Amino acid sequence: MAFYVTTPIYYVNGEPHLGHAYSTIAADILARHHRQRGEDVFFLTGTDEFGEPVAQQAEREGVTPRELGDRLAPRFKEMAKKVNASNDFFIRTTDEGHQKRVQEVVQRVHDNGHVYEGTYEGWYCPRCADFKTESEIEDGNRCPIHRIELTREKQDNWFFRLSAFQEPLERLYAERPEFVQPDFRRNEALAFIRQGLHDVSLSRPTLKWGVPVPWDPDQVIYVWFDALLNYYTALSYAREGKDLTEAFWPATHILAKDILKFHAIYWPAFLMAAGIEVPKRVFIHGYLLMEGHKMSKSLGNVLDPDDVIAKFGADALRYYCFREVSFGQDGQISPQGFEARYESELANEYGNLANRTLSMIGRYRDGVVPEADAEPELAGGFDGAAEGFTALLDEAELTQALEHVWKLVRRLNQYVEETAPWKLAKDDGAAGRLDSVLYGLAEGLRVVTMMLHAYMPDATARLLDALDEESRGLDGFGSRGGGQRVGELAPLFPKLS
Ligand code: ME8
Repeated sequence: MAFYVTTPIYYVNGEPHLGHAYSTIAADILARHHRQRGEDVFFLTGTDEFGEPVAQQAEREGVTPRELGDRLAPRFKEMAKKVNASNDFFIRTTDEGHQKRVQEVVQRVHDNGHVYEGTYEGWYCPRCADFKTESEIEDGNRCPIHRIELTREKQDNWFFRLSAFQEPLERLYAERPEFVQPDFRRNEALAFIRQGLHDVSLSRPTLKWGVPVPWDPDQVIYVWFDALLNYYTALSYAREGKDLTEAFWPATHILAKDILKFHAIYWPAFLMAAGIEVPKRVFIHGYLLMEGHKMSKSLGNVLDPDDVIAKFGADALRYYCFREVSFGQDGQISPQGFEARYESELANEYGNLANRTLSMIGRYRDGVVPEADAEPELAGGFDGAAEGFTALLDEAELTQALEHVWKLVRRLNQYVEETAPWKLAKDDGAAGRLDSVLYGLAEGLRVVTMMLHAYMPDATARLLDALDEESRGLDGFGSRGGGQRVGELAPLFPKLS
């Protein structure tokens, strides 16, 4: 089984912020989870370096677009590392391998008869690099995403015959209702398609910063087509001397609702035009909001992931984002919210469960997990737990899957209270029961920790080591019997100073 997951490639027109980290972490959780399932995984992230959004920012800063990209792409690379993303490659659209492959695919779309020369006039947002249709324009002639005034643009250029793909797209949506998720986003995309699709520019005659159109090198390819193609091109050159396309294509895409139209409509149409298989799934998430507004570079209300990680650690950040905000919806985040969940859930619920369990095994059983059976009242709650968890993650239900595990964490804590092992330890006649209780706790803790591993790779690895569990594979979920010697464990989530 192969699993190929991607994040959007981020514009190098500003510093990375938590909004970018959020998509990267989401994709990473899926990548890690599928690796735990024993699948062949390829996880791609990177930077989008051509087009107006970057060229205009470079102009404002008085540098060349390439200089801007060379300064900011490493910042996005570092961000991925800091949030503990396990990406297999980092693409920059300025990579030669990317540009070459983009030209090949665009040429193919041309040769297949889906490109023509024409003139277009319309309202344009340079930050989106997008012409807006009448229904997308906000009062005051503004971009609904960036709130800046749109400019009137007229261009002679090459067009992609998007209108010809209205019916094929409707068919795709009918045949594969799971193609775009969640459903309300799918319906939004479908409504856009049914309104009637207009052809879109495939090139820019005035801009120099882009991939040259192969048959008309005075023009560059419209940044969105070059950018979307990153998902496809990366596989062809990410590993020297090896083309991974066959092994991994088609992809599962993670992105936010701002770029739904490009991914749910332009992208599958363009792939069809090139004769390439369309993506497997397109998962759309909402916005992280701060004080009621989308966290964004242009609004300036951003949380710096570096600050959050310095205070809470990458694991806590990864946990918080998907616990606090229901994945798929918009949701508020705040430093106070981080702190509250860190203390009540990570330090008190999960961290304490881990330390209590290990220390009771240490104290009452000389550090060795007893060989016993778990009591049915506890074990019953774990029946089908892994299957339920993986089924949720197959639908990118990152918040529900986490809730599913957290219920088990709470159940284990409740079980400690109910069984009061410290009382059983004082009663010689209860030695057998204490064995079962401690065994059940150790097993339960191991199972929840295996599931949480994709969310919080570092803390869970420490705990699994302390539980003498070497495997990270979800296939080893069945009961493993006792006899393991447990180790020391420093607090997983130390109290905030
Ligand atoms: O659109 N909440 O790049 P971009 C959640 N280069 N996610 C957020 C967010 C927030 N507040 N802010 C940003 C582009 N994001 C193009 C993409 S893909 C072929 C080309 C995330 O730098 C989210 O994933 O503007 C969003 O879709 C993406 O960053 C936009 O990044």
